[in-house]
Amino acid sequence: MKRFWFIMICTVFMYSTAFAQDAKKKKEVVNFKIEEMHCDNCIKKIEKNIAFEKGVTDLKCDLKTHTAEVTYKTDKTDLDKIVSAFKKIGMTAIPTKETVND
Ligand SMILES: [Cu+2]
Repeated sequence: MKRFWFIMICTVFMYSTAFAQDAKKKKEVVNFKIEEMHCDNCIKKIEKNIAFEKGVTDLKCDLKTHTAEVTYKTDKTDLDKIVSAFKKIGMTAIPTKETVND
């Protein structure tokens, strides 16, 4: 019986730790409207800078709609940091849609 409880406690502990790690690893996908995105060079500029920004895991640019979809780890960076990263390369990024990704 002692063994049973030991296993039970271990299982619960393992689950809660895994859950806590999951919460930490949460990713968020945010769409930005970027008026300064005019041509392929602009996209290259964004890709060169924003894709390597700390915490950014994915980046998709759309020239037609002047939008960039940025996926980032919420424990590594946040919306403000990404917006200021765009500002650094002379672009104003306006978040348009926020979706939680898991
Ligand atoms: Cu351009």
